[in-house]
Amino acid sequence: MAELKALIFDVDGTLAETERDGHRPAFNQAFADTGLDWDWTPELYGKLLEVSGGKERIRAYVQDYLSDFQVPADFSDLDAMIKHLHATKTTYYKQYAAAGKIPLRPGVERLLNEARSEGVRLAISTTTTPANVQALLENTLGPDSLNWFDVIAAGDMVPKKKPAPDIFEYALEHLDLPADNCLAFEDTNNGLRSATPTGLKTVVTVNEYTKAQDFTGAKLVLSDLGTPETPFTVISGDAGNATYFTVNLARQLLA
Ligand code: XBP
Repeated sequence: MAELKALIFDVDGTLAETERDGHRPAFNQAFADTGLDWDWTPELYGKLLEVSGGKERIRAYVQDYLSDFQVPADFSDLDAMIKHLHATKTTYYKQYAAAGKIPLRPGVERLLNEARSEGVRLAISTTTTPANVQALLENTLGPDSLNWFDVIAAGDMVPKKKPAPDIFEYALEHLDLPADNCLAFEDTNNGLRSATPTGLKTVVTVNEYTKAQDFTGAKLVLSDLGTPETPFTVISGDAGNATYFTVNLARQLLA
């Protein structure tokens, strides 16, 4: 039985409903500020989320949906426009986080604190920009919370984003732990496909954007992490008698 030594969390959609509450509105505000009549509706955004990485998502949108798009004269080329849009969007995302508009999902804070009290290490493995991770954690868990995580693997730290395994490989390497001693938490098929090749077992907590995706290979698929007051729903896998996610359940999943 492999000993549990670390929990590795995805951010967007796993720690918080950031796509719904943060990224999508921030993208639309950046488009409006830049004089673009682009509107990423929840339905369109659900399709665009298949491409991980905000800069990559903007590029895919132009290529797949705006075949005759002309880059505004304000920008030297498409790359310059994407860089500007993404920086503007990140500023808005940080503002929304600071305004308390991006709360953590159920059970997240409890599990993080339980892991800390039990000496289980914490790490993050996310495609999002590091500044977004800092804004989310500081504004939900307090200024010291970044120090709770031994590794924050994020954004462009690796050459290939999810579903490539690079970001989880980076997290494991910097934790200096084998995958067998760790458990990953994700919300998307992209994330599951990123974690699995590294040997990590993965717990998926679905959300509105991802609940219809394929999670074959996940160790456990849940509605959310649950709380003592609001039990989770087990969609697939074996949670035993647990009604909310605990460090003990994590240990059982590694057994
Ligand atoms: C989700 C992503 C990110 C965010 C947007 O990352 O794909 O690109 O949608 O953030 P994860 P950026 O699920 O791995 O947390 O615009 O900063 O990329």
